[in-house]
Amino acid sequence: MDNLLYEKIDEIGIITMNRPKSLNALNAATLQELDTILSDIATDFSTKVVIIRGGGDKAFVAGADITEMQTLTALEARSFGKLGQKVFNKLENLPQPVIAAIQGFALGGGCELAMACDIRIASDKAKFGQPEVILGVTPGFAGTQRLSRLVGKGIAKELLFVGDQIDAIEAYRLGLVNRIVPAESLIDTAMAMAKKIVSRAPVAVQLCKAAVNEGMDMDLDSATAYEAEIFGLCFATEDQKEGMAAFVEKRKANFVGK
Ligand code: CO8
Repeated sequence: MDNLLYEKIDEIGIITMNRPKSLNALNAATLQELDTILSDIATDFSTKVVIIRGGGDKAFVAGADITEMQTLTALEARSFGKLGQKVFNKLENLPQPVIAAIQGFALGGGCELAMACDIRIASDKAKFGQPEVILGVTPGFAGTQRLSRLVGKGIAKELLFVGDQIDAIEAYRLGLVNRIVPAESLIDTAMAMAKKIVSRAPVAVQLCKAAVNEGMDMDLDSATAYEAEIFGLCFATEDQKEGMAAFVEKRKANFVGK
């Protein structure tokens, strides 16, 4: 792939957005490559957790590629927006948990990419924002929707209307990121969290993700009923038997992901 790198360390998949000269800006080719790699990961049962990061040290992703967007017609822009939305939906609904390790600019499409991940860990140098109105456009990769759901309508509207960048501390205060770490320990922190998740029962972890994602769009009665179904489903797994037996026998569980 020309625009991103994929490597696997044990059961952790690491996607590196790799256009550092353009601060990893998302062009159509990068989105297509991300789509392809996500399809592969979704069916790779040996990958238990995914980390997404930006190549270079300046940016996670500084947005959609402005040079590529500059001359788009309205129909082309709509289709580019739909491509980004499709890929980010696929990311959000990937069976495995996804951690965004954000080391610099996460602007526009970069902030939208981070928001489609399950967990966001920011370096203390990270900057966030939806600066689209400065360019004469709205967010187009579902930023208006995911931002409102993450930080609430009022704060989202301020960030969208004003378009300013915010630093990692403000992003943490608003609930946009889960934690802030020194830049030099960003990837180690993401890896440590990923390893801990890998050590848990994989089916249960994936069902937790599905329960939150599906349940958030349901009314509470339907969502709790859905949770009861998947809780029951856990008892059809070997891992439930192993996890509970290990507790009773006072030993560490050895999960097989079945
Ligand atoms: N697209 C293309 N190239 C970019 C982008 C981008 N988003 N961001 C940075 N670059 C390029 C610069 O042009 C520059 O290239 P070159 O060296 O060839 O001149 C290189 O990356 C380095 O950037 P700077 O020299 O500008 O670095 P600075 O440290 O001075 O500034 C900033 C860093 C503040 C991040 C600055 O580059 C910037 O403001 N970038 C644009 C940020 C932005 O506006 N992002 C939002 C884009 S719009 C968007 O994401 C909408 C998503 C939905 C699209 C839906 C389509 C329908």
